[in-house]
Amino acid sequence: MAQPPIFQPYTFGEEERKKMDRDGHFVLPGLLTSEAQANLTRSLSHIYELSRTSTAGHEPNRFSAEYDNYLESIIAHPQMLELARKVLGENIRYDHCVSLNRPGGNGGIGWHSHGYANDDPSLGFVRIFFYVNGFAPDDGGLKAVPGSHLYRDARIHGPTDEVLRQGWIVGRKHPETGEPLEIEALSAPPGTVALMWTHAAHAVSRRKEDSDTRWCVVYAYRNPGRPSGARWITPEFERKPIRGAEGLMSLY
Ligand SMILES: O=C(O)CCC(=O)C(=O)O
Ligand SMILES: [Fe+2]
Repeated sequence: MAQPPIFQPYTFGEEERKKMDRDGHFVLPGLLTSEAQANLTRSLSHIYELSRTSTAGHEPNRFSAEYDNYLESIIAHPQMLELARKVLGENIRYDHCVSLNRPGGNGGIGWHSHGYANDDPSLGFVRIFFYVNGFAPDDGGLKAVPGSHLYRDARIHGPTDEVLRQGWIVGRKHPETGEPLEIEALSAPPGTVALMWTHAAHAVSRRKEDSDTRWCVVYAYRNPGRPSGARWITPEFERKPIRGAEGLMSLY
């Protein structure tokens, strides 16, 4: 039986791809179907409960798809692979599925970037975030610095916006437009999917004390060719037959 759709109709063509390559991220507001939102909320609540008694080395939040059938079924969902290939081209591998649930009072995370093939721009690594119940900029909100990904610097670091503005950003311009680099605070209505090149500088604002839990999961895909530090897949999971995932799970 075919899997039900997870995405509403959307456009990600030449123009959108160019914007993603220029900015380092691309937001698809409200893309998830209401059925997918309901299923994801159930699955992410499940992972959240499991994480309370986490297993060191095989944490449910870091190996989320290995702990939940629905999350597993998204890895090779035809719409997910279609989207990943619109960004990365045909030759892709699955890399990881991590839940990023942030309850009220969660401190967010400071500025950082991630690495992959830092010296080879032909090898892409994209994170596909599902912000199931969305976020406001000042409430568990994702922030980014458009153009920062083009430096392919895996070691960007800054605890606050001010430190980033007075640190890594200083003396750097957008390599393509020549514009000064600036922090952009994103907004996400429920069901939003955000794509981000892995080298982009990003951070997350604190979740307000009286806010509900922000339900979020990220799926990462990449072009094979290099070892991947964030490839959180157990050998058993790599061997597990998952419909549609043939050829996606190996490192190379
Ligand atoms: O929680 C988020 O929205 C993003 C967290 C993050 O930095 C990441 O997954 O790389
Ligand atoms: Fe991150």
